[in-house]
Amino acid sequence: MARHLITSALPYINGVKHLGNLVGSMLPSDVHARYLRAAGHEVLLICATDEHGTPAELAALESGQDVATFCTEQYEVQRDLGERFGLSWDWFGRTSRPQNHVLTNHFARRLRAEGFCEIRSTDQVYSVLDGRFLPDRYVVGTCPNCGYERARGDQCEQCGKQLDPTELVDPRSAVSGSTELEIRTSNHVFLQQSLLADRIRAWVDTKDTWPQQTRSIAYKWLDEGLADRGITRDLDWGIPVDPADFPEVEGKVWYVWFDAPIGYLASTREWADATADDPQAAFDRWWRVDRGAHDVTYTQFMGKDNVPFHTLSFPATILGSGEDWKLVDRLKSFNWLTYYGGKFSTSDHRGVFMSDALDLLPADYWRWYLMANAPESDDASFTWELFGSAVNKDLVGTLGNLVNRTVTQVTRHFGEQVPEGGEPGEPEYELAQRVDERVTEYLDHLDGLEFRKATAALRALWAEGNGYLEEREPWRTVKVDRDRTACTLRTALGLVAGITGASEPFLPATARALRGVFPAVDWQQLVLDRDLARVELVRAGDPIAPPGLLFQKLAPEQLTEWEQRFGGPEGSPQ
Ligand code: B3M
Ligand code: ZN
Repeated sequence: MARHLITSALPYINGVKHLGNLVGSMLPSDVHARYLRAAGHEVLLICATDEHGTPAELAALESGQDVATFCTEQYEVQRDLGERFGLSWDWFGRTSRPQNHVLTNHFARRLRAEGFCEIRSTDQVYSVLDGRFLPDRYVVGTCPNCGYERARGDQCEQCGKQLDPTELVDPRSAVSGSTELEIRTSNHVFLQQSLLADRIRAWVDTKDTWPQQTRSIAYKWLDEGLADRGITRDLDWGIPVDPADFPEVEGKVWYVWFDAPIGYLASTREWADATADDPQAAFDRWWRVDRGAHDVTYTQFMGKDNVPFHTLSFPATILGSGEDWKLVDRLKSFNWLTYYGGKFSTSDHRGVFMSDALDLLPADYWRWYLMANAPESDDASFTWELFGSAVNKDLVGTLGNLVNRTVTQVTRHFGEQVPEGGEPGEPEYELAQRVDERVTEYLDHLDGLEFRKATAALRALWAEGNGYLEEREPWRTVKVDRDRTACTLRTALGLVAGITGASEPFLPATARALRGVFPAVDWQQLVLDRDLARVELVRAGDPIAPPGLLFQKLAPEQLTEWEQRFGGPEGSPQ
């Protein structure tokens, strides 16, 4: 038994997440956690809402709420949706909670004590009418390079040129449109990442098991020279700096990307505070290498745009603290899921959002489709056609069909119990061999965090069941050889029971329904390891309870209707 700490990138608070967000971190982290738990390991799966920063303030403004109320409401919405998607978090916290205030200020204090913080004065755009400093991308104006009139202060979307807001022609506030802008000078804390670059590189060098994509992103930044980074902001909403440690920047807040990854620790601390007799010890056991976390494997899941923050900036915070905190061991990053090749867009309501998805169909349909088509080696495009085929071919045609045929034949000819009689022979031996191979393949891919390949192996395992039934034809042999048929169906039921356990990480609700088919089975015996196929779960004479319909087939008209409702290849919804 090993110990696994697993974190998903923290979903940003400003609204319901789309399927691309879900498949890029939250869902795979859950699949991994479920797999490791089923394999008998100790697991802690942590997530939280990422609540600070300007986008949250602006989203609150738009909804007419103060930002704290907005975040509390949105947190509840996201937690509810996550739970309904079967995300088996051990804790789902909030970066705005006191635990994160304490830890963020702790790290800042340590970084200053270790000599990695510097106070620098910077020039920033201040909007008089809005009464606030504007982050670069909230200053818009005409691009000096191409003349595009809605260029953002950090980059022109039309020509791609990196900009400084002071370069824009006719600059104005993206918040109010006001042109009454001033440059004001203000002090900020800079984290001197340049001083930590060698230590970060030495640490990245040890991560030779990271995927190529992750390593090359990290080295690209290191090779370009890791820049020092401003980690405070002139905003109202955020974690206030502790003026005892940083009197020069009193009244400012920490930058959202400084406090957000510390949120992994803080959310764990929330969990410990809420559940443990000795919260400090329970927390340290997962995060402090010198206080019990030496045997923890820590795995992070995220979209590829988050990789620099997790391979460089957050490690800089941890390494620079001079304390023995846990660093990430395994890092799984995802490419983009697009909607018909375009971006999912909240503002244009383009694409499918977590709430929409659950209005249409139960979570397992989406979980299967998304993981079977996860944007792992490349971007992947959502289409209703692909979704329909994952449901109809895999869930209905393969898994549903296997369960349905097996249970129907059993109940029709042998009543609601596992058939008795007959002895396994060569066909059963061969089936066991093939099943064994599929299971090994499946577990290898799960261990390797290769989710698409894992779903393919699982689908192949389901298909072995159908192949066996077609070869043994119980519906035909029942008239001539009752013993042989009993053995066939008992074998098929045993396989369905094993498949129930194997499928649980991807299809938790379906697995629950399938466990109900076998009321006498002791599921504690089922460990998701390489012996899965050798454990005898079902015995002759055990009761069988037919499940209801596991999956419904999606008609072409239904898919067309959804495509029209959500927008298809042409883009905009009707
Ligand atoms: N909230 C991801 C995003 O919104 C960001 C992840 C934080 S992980 C510490 O793109
Ligand atoms: Zn331009």
